[in-house]
Amino acid sequence: MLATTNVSPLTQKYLDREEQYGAHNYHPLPVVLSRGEGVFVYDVDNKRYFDFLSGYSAVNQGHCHPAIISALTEQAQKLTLTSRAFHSDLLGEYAEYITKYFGYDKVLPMNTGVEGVETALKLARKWGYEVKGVEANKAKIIVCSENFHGRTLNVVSFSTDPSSTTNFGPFMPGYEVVAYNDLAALEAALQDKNVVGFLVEPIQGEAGVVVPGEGYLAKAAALCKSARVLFIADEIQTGLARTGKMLACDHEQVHPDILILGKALSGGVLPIAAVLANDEIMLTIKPGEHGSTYGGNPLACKVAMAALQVLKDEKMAENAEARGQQLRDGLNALNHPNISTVRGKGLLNAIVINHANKDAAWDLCLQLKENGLLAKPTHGDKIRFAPPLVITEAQVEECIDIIRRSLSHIE
Ligand code: IF1
Repeated sequence: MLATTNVSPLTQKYLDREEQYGAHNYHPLPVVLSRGEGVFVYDVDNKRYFDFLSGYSAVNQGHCHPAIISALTEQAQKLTLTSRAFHSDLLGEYAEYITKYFGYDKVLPMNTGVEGVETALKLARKWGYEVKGVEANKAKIIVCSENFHGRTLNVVSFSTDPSSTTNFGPFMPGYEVVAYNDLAALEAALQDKNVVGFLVEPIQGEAGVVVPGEGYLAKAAALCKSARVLFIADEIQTGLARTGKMLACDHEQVHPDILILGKALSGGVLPIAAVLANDEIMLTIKPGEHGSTYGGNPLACKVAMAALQVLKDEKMAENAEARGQQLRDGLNALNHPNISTVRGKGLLNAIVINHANKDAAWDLCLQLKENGLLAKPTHGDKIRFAPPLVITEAQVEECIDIIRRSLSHIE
């Protein structure tokens, strides 16, 4: 078995069992969690941690938010799934709620984020052929280098990350990669009349919380509009108050042609994704041309409405804005020689570690764990700091001190 440093015998027992019987498609931090509440998670020895990953921004509302859990438990005892072969009493209510919430004609409900991305790409192609008039099978979609949009074969077809693509070929054609945050490259690619869509993360999460230049989203959206290309925003990670606005696109008043949501759409309770668009795009998909067993199930409808309502009721975007500024200011004030960059928006942040030891970011995360804060490196030297949006001012101060103390162990 994989021996891990510094874990209790009880924890090791859980690690060994998972190692034995579970696929090895992740390399998690050696911690075994059994309970979550708000900003905190607790391990099997009942040790408390600040969760600074929030389920990769799926738990924006805090772990086991009472209003979301009661929506879940109440609906779970009534009706959980009808399939779309029949109607339910909740899909219409949810569809009206979420389309008015974000300002679109219609929603296509799906489950995981990547299903939402796949749905958006199919809509863009369908619209391209049936509305824009692109020649059959010639549609092209522009994507960005260092993108992360999920792990299906179609979506990894346009990944630039070898760990997502090696030995998974052959890949889906019809995608063109341009440098992120590069308007000239985008403008050049948009000259091709077969381009039907531009898929972009308003902030690149997996790449290490890469924030594009001021005005990039607005100018990119304008270029797409003049080229009659759909601006497709993947807000699965950046959306739902995470960056200090309800959507990251709101920072630049961009209204995407297709909006993709996931993760915190359920508050971390079950997989719920949504694709929003206006009728000219959405109605290109006709009955029987797309769907999924669980898409729009009544349990998801009830949970999603509760998850969206608490974001507004508890002013989570405003708190993310204020707490994120506090966190970045506090991290910058450390002036620590091993932190080369502090970046992010709202409570989607990352630090870049510069250290001779290539494992310094991992070692720091192990030390943070010892000190009661859970975070994980992405792409080697970057550590994402993304706590639930319910974190308080005092808790941010406490976490900055935990980070300060932990850094002294990797010098
Ligand atoms: C893993 C990353 C984050 C996403 C964006 C679509 C999806 C994701 C912008 C797909 C999912 C998750 C997937 C999870 C870890 C996590 C992740 F590191 F993989 F890239 F957050 F940065 N668009 N991101 O971030 O949504 O199908 O997973 O529901 O696969 O390891 P999904």
